[in-house]
Amino acid sequence: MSLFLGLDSSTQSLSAIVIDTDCGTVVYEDAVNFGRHLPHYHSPSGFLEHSDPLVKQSNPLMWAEALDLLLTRGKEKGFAWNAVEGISGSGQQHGSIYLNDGYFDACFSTEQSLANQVKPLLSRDVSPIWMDSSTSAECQKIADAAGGNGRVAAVTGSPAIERFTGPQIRRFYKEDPESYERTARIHLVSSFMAWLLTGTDVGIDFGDGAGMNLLDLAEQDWNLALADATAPGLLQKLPKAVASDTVVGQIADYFVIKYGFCAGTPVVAWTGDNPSSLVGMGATEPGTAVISLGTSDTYFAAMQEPRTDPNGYGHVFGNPAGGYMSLICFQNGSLAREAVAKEHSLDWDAFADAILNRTQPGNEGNMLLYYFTPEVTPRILKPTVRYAGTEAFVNGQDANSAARAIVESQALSMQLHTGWISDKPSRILVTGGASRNPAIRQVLADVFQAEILSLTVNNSAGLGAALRAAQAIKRLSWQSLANTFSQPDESSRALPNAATADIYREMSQRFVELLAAHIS
Ligand code: ADP
Ligand code: XUL
Repeated sequence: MSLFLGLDSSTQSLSAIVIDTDCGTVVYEDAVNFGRHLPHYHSPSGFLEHSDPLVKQSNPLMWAEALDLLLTRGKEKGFAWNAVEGISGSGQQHGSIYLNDGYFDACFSTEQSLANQVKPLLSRDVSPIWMDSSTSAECQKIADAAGGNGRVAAVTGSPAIERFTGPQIRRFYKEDPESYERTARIHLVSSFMAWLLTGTDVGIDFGDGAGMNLLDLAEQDWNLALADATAPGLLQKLPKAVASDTVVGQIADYFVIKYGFCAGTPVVAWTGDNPSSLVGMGATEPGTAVISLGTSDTYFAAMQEPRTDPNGYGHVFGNPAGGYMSLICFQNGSLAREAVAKEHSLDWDAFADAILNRTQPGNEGNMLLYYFTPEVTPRILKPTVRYAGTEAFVNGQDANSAARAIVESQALSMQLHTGWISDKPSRILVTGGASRNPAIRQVLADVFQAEILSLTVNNSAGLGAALRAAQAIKRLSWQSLANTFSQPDESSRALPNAATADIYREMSQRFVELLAAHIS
């Protein structure tokens, strides 16, 4: 038996998966849902309500409390945490946590919860997350100061982007310079969680660090000019930038005493949820594209050399297995599908039935602009929802067409905006909560004219974290780990219907027109 724990601190939940690399099996899985299990944080979808739709923040204490709860649940279920030989994790990308200088002397006591002990160490009580789009002015300033967005993209892999950490840090500095001054460390969600586990000053890995507009991809270190353009004294507040397979520390006594982990259990650098998912999906080599349908929808693939999106929406991140990955993110993912399902009182089975059995590809021309919240791809700051098509559809009286319209419109937008990444893939792997929906898989197969498959393990970010721990500690090869754990679920296969290719080609054109008509 050789067990490795992968954790994933995503937008809506903290999940755990334990793999046994000797037997090639998953031996434990669990998840704490922030809205359901921690309702006192008033974050039903993982973030706090705010009067400004551009502002999206979470309470970082919620993530600390979720860690205690997840490990308590394991202990109560009789899972032996002491059998775990190594740990890694992943976090929703770009979000930031601000800590005062008490951080450097922190030593967690089992007399109190983690959340209670982290609270006095925060120099800012909220964390801006990846859904925040409030930093357009800061993006402009950073780009201007650094020699233009072309330069920012050439150095970091992305132009200055609202949700990225650098612009968020600048906004904090501008709005509350005193609290910024009191900040001694700024962590990403991934490195914050790794700090909780180790109690030591852990680094930020190249995979997640690339989502900050601060990391020089070629140098694999922070870029001084960009740090200076972002906020004064920032470089001193950032942890080290480290390779993704770095052992950043050993598990803190708190977890040894409270949950029974073995003293000395190594913790490998955490990374972003998308880079981790790339590993979990077995897609660390170029050639396989992945669509993740979580809170955000993302499309990503490994790449040998960094290539940036000519339209400025896509990103280059570090591939935790070496090299780079491309990624493009769509903010209106699952929560937009949920909004349509809720409006028409459809549960997920009825939603799938509406698409598969009650409507046809092309949807009688019905289409939906579905920007319930600001969107990053394409860049839309003002929420905009427009129904276009038949009278019943436009009047909101056609639930079946509404279900198909949101999924078709999202798939068309994804196809339109991902052409720069690679040649057309013949097979695309899907993951994330909505990938278990057969209707969504079928629409993707038809729009992309590619075979769509999910894996037998659903939590690809958590799995990727467990695989990364195993690779870093036991030096198992990526290929053997993927062959064992990243197996396709044959029953999930959706094949493209060639007859729909023309329908979607024409529809894509109309989607562009719809966008142009309503979005300035
Ligand atoms: P994240 O990792 O971003 O927290 P997940 O990958 O766990 O998100 O996905 C959560 C989302 O999955 C929920 O918001 C929910 O809308 C969606 N979801 C779950 N089951 C289904 C389903 N059968 N069909 C469509 N969407 C689903
Ligand atoms: C990627 C992005 C999101 C978050 C949340 O750039 O913003 O996918 O990682 O999952």
